[in-house]
Amino acid sequence: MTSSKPRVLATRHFPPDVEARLAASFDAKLNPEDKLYDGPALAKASEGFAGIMCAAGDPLNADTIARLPASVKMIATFSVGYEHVDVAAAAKRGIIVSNTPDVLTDATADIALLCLLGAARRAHEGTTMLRTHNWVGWEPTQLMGTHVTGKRLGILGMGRIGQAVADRARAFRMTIHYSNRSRLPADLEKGATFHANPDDMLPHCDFLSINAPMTAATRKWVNAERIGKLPKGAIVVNTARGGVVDDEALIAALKSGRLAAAGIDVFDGEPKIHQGYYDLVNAFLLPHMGSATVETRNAMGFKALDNLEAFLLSGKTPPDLVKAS
Ligand code: 8YV
Repeated sequence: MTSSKPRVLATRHFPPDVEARLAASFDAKLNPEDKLYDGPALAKASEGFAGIMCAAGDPLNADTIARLPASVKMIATFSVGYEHVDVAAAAKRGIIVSNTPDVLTDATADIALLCLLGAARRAHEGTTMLRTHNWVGWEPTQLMGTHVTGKRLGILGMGRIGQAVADRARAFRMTIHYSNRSRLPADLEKGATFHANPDDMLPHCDFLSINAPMTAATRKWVNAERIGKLPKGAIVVNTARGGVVDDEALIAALKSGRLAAAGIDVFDGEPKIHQGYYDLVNAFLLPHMGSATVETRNAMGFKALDNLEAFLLSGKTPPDLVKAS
C-alpha cells in the first residue's frame, strides 16, 4: 500500500523520539544502522523522496546537489552549522534548506566552558595520571594549571553561542572581548569590549574561544601569524568548526609552549583528525560533543521536523529557512 504522506529520507540514525515523529508525520526511510552515505549514494537513495533530513558531515556539496532527483524539494539539516550543504547550489535547483538554530546554544556553550576549564586545569593529564595508576599522591607542585577567574576571554563570533559562552564566563569574573561582523546592542554586549578587526582583539586574549561559523573568510583563521599575536601562554578553545583553525600552526604552538593549552571539540576532517593532536598532553580533546545531551538532540530533531512539516505538509515557509549568502 502506498502512503499519501510525503517521503522523507533520514541520512543518519536520529534519537528515538525524533525518528518516531518523523515516521508518524512522513513516509520515512530511516537509517537504523547509521550507515554513512557518500554523495552519489545519497543522490541515488533520494530518488522519489521530497525531503532529506541530514546532519553535519553529509556531503551535500554542489556535486551531490546537482545529482539529486527532481523529487527532492527540501533539505533539513539536524544542525545549526550548514557548511556541509551548498545552499546556493540548492537554491539554483529550487531546493530549500533549513537548520536548527537556538536549541543547541546552551549545550554548546557548556561544552565550550568544559573545554576552557579542561585545558586551563590540565584535566587530560590529571585523568590520565589517575587512570594509569600513576598518581602517587598530592604534591604541592602537581599539575599546576592556568588560573581562569579574572582573566580576559576573547570570543570570535558573538552570535547566540558566543553570547552564551560570555554569560557563563562572566560567572568566572572573566573580562569579555569579542569580535563579530557587527557590534551588539548594549543590552546584549553587557559591557564586553568590541573589536571591529578581530586581529586587534588577539593581544587581549588570555583565552580565545572560537564561536564563528565555517566560511571562506574563517577557513584556517587561527594561523601561525594570529597565534603570534596572542599573549604567550594563552589558551585556545574551539567548539565551532575545526576548519577555522590551521592545525599545523596550533599543534606547533602547543608543542613549543607558545600556547599553554587548547580545548577542542571540533576538528578539520573529523573524525580523521590531525595525528599531531594525539601526542599533545596540553590538548583537552572531545569528539564533537557540543550538542550531545538527550534534551538538545531531541530539540534539534524536533526543530528539523517543524521545518519539514511546515513546508512539506502545510506548504509554508519553514521557520528556520537558510538563505544563500
Ligand atoms: C551537531 C553542530 O551535533 O549543529 C551543529 O552545527 O556542530 C553539532 O553540535 C552536529 O552538527 C549534528 O549534525
